[in-house]
Amino acid sequence: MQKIQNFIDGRFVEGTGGEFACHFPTTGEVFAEVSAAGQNDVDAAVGAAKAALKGPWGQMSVPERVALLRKLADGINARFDEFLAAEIRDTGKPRSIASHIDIPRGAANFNVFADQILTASTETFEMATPDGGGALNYAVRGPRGVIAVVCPWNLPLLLMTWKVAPALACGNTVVVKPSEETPATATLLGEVMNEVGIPRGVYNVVHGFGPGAAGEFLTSHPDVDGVTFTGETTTGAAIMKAAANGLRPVSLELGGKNPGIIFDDADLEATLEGIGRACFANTGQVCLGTERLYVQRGIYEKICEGLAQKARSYKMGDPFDTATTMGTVISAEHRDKVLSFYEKARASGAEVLAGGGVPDIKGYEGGYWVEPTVWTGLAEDHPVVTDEIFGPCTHIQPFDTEEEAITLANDSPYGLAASIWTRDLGTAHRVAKQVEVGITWVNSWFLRDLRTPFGGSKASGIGREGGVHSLEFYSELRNVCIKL
Ligand code: NAD
Ligand code: 6OD
Repeated sequence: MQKIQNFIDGRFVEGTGGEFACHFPTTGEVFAEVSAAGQNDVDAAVGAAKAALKGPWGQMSVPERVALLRKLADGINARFDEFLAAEIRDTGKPRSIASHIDIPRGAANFNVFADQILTASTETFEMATPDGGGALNYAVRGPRGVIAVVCPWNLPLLLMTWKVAPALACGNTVVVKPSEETPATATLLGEVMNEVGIPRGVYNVVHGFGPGAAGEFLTSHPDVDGVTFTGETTTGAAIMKAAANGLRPVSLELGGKNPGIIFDDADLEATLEGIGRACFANTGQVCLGTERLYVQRGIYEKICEGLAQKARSYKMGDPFDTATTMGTVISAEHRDKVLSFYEKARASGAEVLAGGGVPDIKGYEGGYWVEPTVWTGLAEDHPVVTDEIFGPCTHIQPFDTEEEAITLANDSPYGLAASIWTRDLGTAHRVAKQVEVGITWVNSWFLRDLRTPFGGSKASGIGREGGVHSLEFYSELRNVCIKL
């Protein structure tokens, strides 16, 4: 049985918080025991991170840090297959996804924020002074200090390094709390940190659950100077409360119930390809995924038919097999949650265009499978249409006018992402300007330029990361005013 330990002050250590099991979602089998961090382990990790700020790390120049960030990217790539196997084992996601998205982006995040910090500037202002002289203001960028990084399970390495890379680029130290479902790649990254010469204490990992456990110990720790979180909206609210003690800043990337809007003039084939991914990629476990689809009446039947066909086209099975295109969901608990929505849809008389149940995957009967599913016919206030399901499913509703589509799209407490499908640039601009979300894609989905602002509106988050926006969260700007 594999053992997964905490990584504190450059060493792999047992925690005092007991052990918990890690399941391979494809079979349900336990493949690892994870050593959970207790309060004293979290204290040790935060203490190590605080001390490291005063050690060699704190003395490094930006080019020296940048060189280390690039080595981290190379270090991940050098052990690509190990990261890949660890991510597949933890999540059950197919190799075709993890090898194209999770692991390459895990490495790329370090290179992107190395570039970003190298080219980052600060403002200077010359001013006139009352005595007829002048003064010069310039801002100096420094780290915030110890950053707590709390992560979800859907894109574990990608989403963790998306926060760790800019935090390190700005000279901070970090304590990471990966999801209890996916502890492996954050731990493996500890080995790479040591291999490339990141000073001890700069990167720490504590394992365990959230409330009353490692997550809460970390986010309420008085020596943590900032908290960055990706996960559910209700968890984000709890973390914000914890961070309010001591007035620590938070960056929150939270849940969504993202609309897709398809107009009559959309390119049918390209739209079906893109919206198919938006609904089903990663077994629907992408915060940016489309669970509400609004389709103009002229193209409605074709989209219903085409998307149902897409849903039926996935090959489910062994995630290590290159032919597999869809895996399980993350856990038995999450499968039950997704299936409870399938049941609610059925009970309310939804028309099921595809899926709606549990597939029979020979040889993998213990896995957490659910069928990719497409419904129509539910009211807009039905839980299937209002609540984040985080499964491979979507509900399609027809619309007639642009105004109606915008009203439907905005009728949600969430505001993370939207996609608009049209050949008309005017329509695209008008609608993009009015949908109340942080990220809108036109004729595409999850097309990422990591320099762009990323984050949610309304209940989908607080703050923006990406490019200079990440640097803003992870650095403290200090103004110096020199009387000349
Ligand atoms: P989650 O909120 O249940 O857990 C996320 C992390 O928070 C885990 O590490 C968990 O242990 C920890 N945690 C839970 N309660 C805590 C507490 N009280 N204090 C401190 N830590 C705590 O989320 P999840 O189920 O892992 O991930 C799925 C959710 O994440 C979905 O809602 C999805 O939309 C969201 N998500 C959002 C984005 C984004 O960029 N906006 C990206 C990915 C996932
Ligand atoms: O691409 C990213 O940087 C990012 N944060 C993606 C989030 C995906 C949510 O599941």
